[in-house]
Amino acid sequence: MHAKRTLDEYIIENQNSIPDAAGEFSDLLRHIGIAGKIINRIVNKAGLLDVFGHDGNVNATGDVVQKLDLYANDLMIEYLQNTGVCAGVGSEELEHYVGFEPRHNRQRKYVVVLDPLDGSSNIDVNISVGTIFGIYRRKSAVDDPVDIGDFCQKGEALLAAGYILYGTSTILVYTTGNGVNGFTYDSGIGEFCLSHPMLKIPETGKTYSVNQGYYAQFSSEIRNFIDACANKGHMLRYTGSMVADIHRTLCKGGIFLYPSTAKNPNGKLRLLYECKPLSFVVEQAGGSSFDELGRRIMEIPITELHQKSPILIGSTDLVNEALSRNR
Ligand code: AHM
Ligand code: MG
Repeated sequence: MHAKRTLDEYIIENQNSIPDAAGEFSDLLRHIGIAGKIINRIVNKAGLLDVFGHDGNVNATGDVVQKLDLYANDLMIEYLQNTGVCAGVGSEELEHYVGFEPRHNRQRKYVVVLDPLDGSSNIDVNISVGTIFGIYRRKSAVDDPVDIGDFCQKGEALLAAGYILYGTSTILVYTTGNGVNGFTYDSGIGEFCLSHPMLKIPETGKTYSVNQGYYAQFSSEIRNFIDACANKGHMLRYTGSMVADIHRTLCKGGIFLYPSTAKNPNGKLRLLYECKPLSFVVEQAGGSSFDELGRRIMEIPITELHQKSPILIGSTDLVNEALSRNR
């Protein structure tokens, strides 16, 4: 039996793939992994610790916040601040970004965008949830406070992006622009181990993932596409946890859609915290990601932290087919 490479080993081996990033960038990724292990532990014990359930607050975009969201948010921010190289964090749970004070011995060169616990309404019923992250090099000077321009960058400026899925097993999947790798958590040794090297999404698939409850609110083009999927006997799979639905789509092929609805013309999902990081991963695995107008998600300009966009993402054949009905 061969020893599996751990996430730490893999990060260090590949740290030269990002120009002048080396050790600092590795530290950032490693700290995201450590925070992910802690979130994993708490998510797994949610029923015992009485940490789930609503805390009565509402987040910046109006969703009910659950206690575990806040826990994951605070933990990630603390770990990222402690790296000494992260200058600030934009989080789906926060209305504004946070900036960190400079440290005398390290340069805070990067900013991180996060959805600390995506799909958190699923926690009460033991369905998978996930953490989504993206890393940008800051645009402002290293000694200045971070500003909105550091976060509102093109998706193509992402240095790395990925997710942690707390599912039947916990897996961390990420890309730095050289393919996509997945690391399954081995709780026996407390390490993420390389289990899905160079993940490739199948070019097509037989699964579509959409909240069909909004069917009547979708455009006629999207309804036609959904009808065509159903008529072909494709499988409908939708967990309400985007990370889980994207992970299945990545592994098995298919399409995930969160289109515009009459109530939410820009859909629900946030470009900065959800759509762009997951689009980077899916594109790096050979898939596609567009909005309903056929704009590549990675190229859509961001002007606000919580900007939303409809999204059609997954196997290239299916995404193209969905888009062809919109053109
Ligand atoms: P959240 O970040 O507040 O958890 O919301 C995002 C989630 C996605 O994971 C999921 O795909 C979507 O919301 C489900 O929304 P809906 O219930 O409208 O289908
Ligand atoms: Mg989310």
